[in-house]
Amino acid sequence: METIRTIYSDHPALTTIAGGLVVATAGILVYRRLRRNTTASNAEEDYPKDTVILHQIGRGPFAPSMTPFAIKLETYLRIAKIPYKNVHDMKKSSKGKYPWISFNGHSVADSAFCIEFINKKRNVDLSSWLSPEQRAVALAFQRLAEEDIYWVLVVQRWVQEVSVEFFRMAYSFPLSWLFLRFYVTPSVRRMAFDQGMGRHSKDEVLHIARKDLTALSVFIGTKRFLMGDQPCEEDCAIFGQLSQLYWQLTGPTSNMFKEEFPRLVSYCERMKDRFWPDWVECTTQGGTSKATK
Ligand SMILES: N[C@@H](CCC(=O)N[C@@H](CS)C(=O)NCC(=O)O)C(=O)O
Repeated sequence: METIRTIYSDHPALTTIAGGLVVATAGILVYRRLRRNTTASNAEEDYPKDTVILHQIGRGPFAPSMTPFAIKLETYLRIAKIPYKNVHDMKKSSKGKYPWISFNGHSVADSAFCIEFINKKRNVDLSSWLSPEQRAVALAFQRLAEEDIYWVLVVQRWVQEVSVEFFRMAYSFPLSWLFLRFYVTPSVRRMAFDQGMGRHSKDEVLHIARKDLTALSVFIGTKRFLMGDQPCEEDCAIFGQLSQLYWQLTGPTSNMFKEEFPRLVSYCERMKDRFWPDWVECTTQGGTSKATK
């Protein structure tokens, strides 16, 4: 104690900064621990029977979610006409991600496994009208959207084109810029680097996005949906990703999407009109929905 007092009287500013850093670090560690504890494993399951409970973060500013996987899952529930209820919270799945579902007390993590689970429970198959070969193609395009375009989105939104303003609007966290600067950006940057997309320059990411979107646009062509005149299961995933580029991303890829890919823009509008008549009400800027807290 005596030593600290001596250091403080010799270097008051330095000691105050160091003390502040220690307190801030402790705060972040406590916060992270609390977040880790708030996962599906201790979720209360006091929900209506035979109703899918869709756990997702709050609504987004211009689309119903900031996460494409929540839009995918909710679109699927709507197309398949499954009774569901949204629970907007920050609880992560047992795999540490959003969104996830619970059904009659049983929790399922990962949007793809959620859909498989509901398909089995409710005997649903939105792609049953496709041949095995068509199904293979549809799955390949889903992977293109979720495993490549998704990372373009992540890198542009959280690494290359970070907008504190947008973040403030999207997430009503107190001190959101601090949270963005010291927690979200570094952790997403690390994830994107490990995945690989985060290692590319801005021009290279845009180049990758252009190739992916061209492939998707050429394949959809004049069809109404991915595989024909009716939507299949994979449309949900593709719409989830494209909805972010079109409505909820700022910067080069979003501009390119709107300027160079009119067919994909029409596709997004078509999916929205058909399955989301309440789209605006499900956004925080257009409707009364609550943002993520
Ligand atoms: N494969 C997962 C991906 C879900 C995912 O990546 N969710 C992101 C939000 S877009 C997430 O939870 N990120 C938080 C984190 O990784 O800590 C799915 O289909 O559900």
